[in-house]
Amino acid sequence: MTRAYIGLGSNLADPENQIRAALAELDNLAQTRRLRHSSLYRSPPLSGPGVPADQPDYLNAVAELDTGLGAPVLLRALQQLETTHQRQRGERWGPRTLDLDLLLYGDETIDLPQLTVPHPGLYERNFVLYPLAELWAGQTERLRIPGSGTLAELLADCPRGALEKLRECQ
Ligand code: A4P
Ligand code: MG
Repeated sequence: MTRAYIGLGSNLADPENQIRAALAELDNLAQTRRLRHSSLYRSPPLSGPGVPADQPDYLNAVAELDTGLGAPVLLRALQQLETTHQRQRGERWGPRTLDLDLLLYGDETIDLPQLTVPHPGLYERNFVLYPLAELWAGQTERLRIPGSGTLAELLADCPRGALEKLRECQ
């Protein structure tokens, strides 16, 4: 079994329910068990060149899994879940009903055409690092991020900014 972390995000079609349903679906994946998940967090969409403006705020959470699936197979399973949530892959960085990112897969570094692990956005995204920190409360120096030190070090460089912790997601 490999310990993996999944980032969940949604900013369309009742985001809280999208995330709640996806957490249950992650637990139902073959050879996979969901161990823990963070509270829900709200933040404005990342801004920058090429990002469509006027999107609703996002809700995000992070889930911790044990999985017997190899990383590329797990990614495909995540993409199938996105599809069942009727995500339209339209504009890059555009609004979505459900986005599932494979953040970490054990201590592996993966560089395949379709899969980069750790997820390239992990290092600087408050909506990923603070939910992870909730799961690793008091022990953020113990989570090693391959190629980049510890979660504690990443947090020290990542302001919480407008990220708002909302509530537990049951
Ligand atoms: N891919 C490569 N590595 C991975 C990985 N570790 N996990 C490839 C998941 N996918 C990975 O993803 C594009 C391609 O990334 C896939 O074909 C997969 O093979 P996508 O989900 O189809 O497209 P996307 O999500 O529109 O693009 P991208 O670059 O994945 O965007 P992000 O990084 O997921 O960002 N603001 C807030 N506040 N909260 C958010 O959750 N999310 C995004 C999307 C933007 N702004 C946000 C949030
Ligand atoms: Mg994505």
